[in-house]
Amino acid sequence: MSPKNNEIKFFISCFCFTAEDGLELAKINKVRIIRNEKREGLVRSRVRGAEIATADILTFLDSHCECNEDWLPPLIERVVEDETRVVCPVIDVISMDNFQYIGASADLRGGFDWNLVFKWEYLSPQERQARQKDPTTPIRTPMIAGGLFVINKKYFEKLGRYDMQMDVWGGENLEISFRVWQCGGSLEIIPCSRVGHVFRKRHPYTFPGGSGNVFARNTRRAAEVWMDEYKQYYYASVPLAKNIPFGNIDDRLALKEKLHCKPFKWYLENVYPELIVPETQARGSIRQGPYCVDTLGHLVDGTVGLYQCHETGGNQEWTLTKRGQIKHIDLCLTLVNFTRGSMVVMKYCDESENQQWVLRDGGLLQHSKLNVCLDSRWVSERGITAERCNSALDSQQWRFMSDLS
Ligand SMILES: [Mn+2]
Repeated sequence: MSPKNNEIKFFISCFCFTAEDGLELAKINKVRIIRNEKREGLVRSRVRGAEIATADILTFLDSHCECNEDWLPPLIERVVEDETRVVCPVIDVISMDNFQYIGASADLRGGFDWNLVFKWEYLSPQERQARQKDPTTPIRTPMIAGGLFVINKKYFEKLGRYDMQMDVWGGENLEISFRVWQCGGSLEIIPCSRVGHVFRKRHPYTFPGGSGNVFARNTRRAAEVWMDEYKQYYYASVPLAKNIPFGNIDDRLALKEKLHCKPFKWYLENVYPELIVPETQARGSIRQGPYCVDTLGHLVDGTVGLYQCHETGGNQEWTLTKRGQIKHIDLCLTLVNFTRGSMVVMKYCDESENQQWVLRDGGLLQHSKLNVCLDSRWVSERGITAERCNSALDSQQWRFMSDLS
């Protein structure tokens, strides 16, 4: 799909201009100003602009940008070649104090930690070396900064534009980045294109409800839709986010399904393997009906039993680690002998196989190598034991309830 008659239409998201500024700008040839009747925030404003734009390719730019020479063709070229590419220029820095233009390094890409805040990060030494051979090669980036990018208009629409329930600012770049990658596209920084951007120390406008809350709500919507079980690491990193209502996400989940988007695990393995998944998998309680696995105050070498769930952690708090351990503080549930009907006791956690369990989809907590599962049938006499796995037995049905979700 090629742009008609070289006619590229831009949408500049000028969401902090006054009406008077708009009238001034409208005097410029080819500039069309669309003003919202009420404050909508950048997401709904951009979607509105995109709907009105008539060209095949959309370019979003923040209002505080200055385009460098020949910045556009390298971006357009990549999108014309493959409409599933979403591309950004290298973002140079315009000083907020004196508007000085400062070239940025092209050895950067966009990333994030589990707090889901965008950050620039250096390419690996190998990638930097490869770039020295050919400095024009596009840089694949896990995340885009959000303010400046080019996308095929039909692809933008097919991919679900934006989450229209996100307010004001923040989190939308995270959401579109996950969505593009997980739903079959890619994100690139094109080093041959440079655009300056004023990086501000703070927002020049106010947020209804407080900036922290708006950012957390938007981020939470992105995490809830796109991150599957990995959202728990976000909540572990930003515990306050758990208390922020995020509204209804049904239509976004339906979109994810309709587009056959890949799980977040795929994104982590293929797009962002540098993001380390924390060792702790999940913390919470292990339930069987109204009862929870409980240390009953026993210590090392002691058995564990069941007790009415009390939702206050303590003796009922367990961590399922990445290595498969079921851990209470520094003690792990341990199979004493590799036989059926074996006692299960708490021992200091080590690397051994007899501390490795897998929570199966059907609710079985199975030893990682043997066909034995945690079972409560002897709980009043011998505590929880390990028996031959049988998913039909109620005594082997467990539910892990994370207190992070
Ligand atoms: Mn900006």
